[in-house]
Amino acid sequence: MQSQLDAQAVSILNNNDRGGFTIPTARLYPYQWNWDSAFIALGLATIDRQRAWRELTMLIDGQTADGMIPSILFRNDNPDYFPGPSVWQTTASSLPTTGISQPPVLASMILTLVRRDQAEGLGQARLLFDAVLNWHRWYHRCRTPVGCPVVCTVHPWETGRDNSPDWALGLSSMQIDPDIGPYQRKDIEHADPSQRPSQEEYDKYLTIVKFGRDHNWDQATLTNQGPFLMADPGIHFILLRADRDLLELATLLHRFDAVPEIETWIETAIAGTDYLWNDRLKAFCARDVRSGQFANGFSNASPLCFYAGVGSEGQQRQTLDHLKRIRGLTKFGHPSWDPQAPRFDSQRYWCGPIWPQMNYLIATGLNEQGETELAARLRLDLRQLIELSGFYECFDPLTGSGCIGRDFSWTAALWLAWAS
Ligand code: 9YW
Repeated sequence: MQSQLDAQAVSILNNNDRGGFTIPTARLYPYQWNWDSAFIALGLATIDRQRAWRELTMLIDGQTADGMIPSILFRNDNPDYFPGPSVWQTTASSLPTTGISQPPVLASMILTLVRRDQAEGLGQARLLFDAVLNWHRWYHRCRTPVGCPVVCTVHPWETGRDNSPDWALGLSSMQIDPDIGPYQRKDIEHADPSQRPSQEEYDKYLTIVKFGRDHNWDQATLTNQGPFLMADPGIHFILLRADRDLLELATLLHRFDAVPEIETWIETAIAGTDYLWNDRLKAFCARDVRSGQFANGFSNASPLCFYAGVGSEGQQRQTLDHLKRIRGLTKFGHPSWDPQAPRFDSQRYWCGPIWPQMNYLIATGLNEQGETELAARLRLDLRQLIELSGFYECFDPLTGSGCIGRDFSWTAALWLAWAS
């Protein structure tokens, strides 16, 4: 039987529909976002499978000539959002887009949809396969800096974990470009400024955008010479998992031509994983590529080693110890930043709040590794958070109150597909 919350989730997805694609939330995020759409498709598939596939097809419409699927597709110029298309000034796609990508969860969400409905799913997946393969190629080719064993990121926004304390090292070694010019943030008009990134962080985000624009969004230049270069356990683990899932799709679709290339990516990523192991903290952490220094906190990307199915027995055990320790410090799990680490802030975006989509990925990995009790608690926590506070973008792990965007699409989608 459909509960009131089920009905509310469906109506949020309907209200955020903009004609075949779904915005994350009205006003604050009025465009199509990359990884949001992949999670949203999981929820849509519980209501209308055709609409779920349409969401993904429309995401691929933004793919650039060299294979990148950008973080945002600007189908119009909406005054509610900054920085919009006139700031990014990209030309590599048929649509105006950002010049950076986002965590590549798409292949994994496609495989999840196919597993739920092979008869129809395989036909749809066949139509998307080459686009996703090209996107993974782009990640491996354009985001692996010369001499670095893992894929990296050039902008905190690309990681999807915008103002995580993970990025402090990379940002602290950057100078703000004095020519970024005056600009007006929109995010702090729609959301409480105390929950959003600081002004200095924003100036640095825009400094990186200006560098990309000044170099015509040449992605190799942005990676190797750009102002910011960090390795992210989030992107590394998500891409490794997505490569494994793409390999399974290749087999299901009889695309054996792609198998050797994908297998090489997987082997290289497994071999490179220790690069992200911070032995002082005993956890997988972000790392500044140029200085070699590690970020010093356990984030919600750290436990994604389970999702990627990687890490030695000792590394996995120590990761579990952190998860259990942190679970004892919060009312709800798992927060985006360790409450015992500097810069924890229970309501400031990626410095503490619980993010539904991250917990879905963490729990998926834990379940697969046999940590079913911990996984079940994460799911139950999300259910309780939504029951308590509603369909927010993220939640305070200490009180359960909702933070930032309301009527949020991925929260509604994950309610339908997972938490309810
Ligand atoms: C921004 C849409 C996006 C998410 C990101 C999250 C936030 C804001 O909202 O980014 O301006 O890009 O950090 O992960 O995809 O929900």
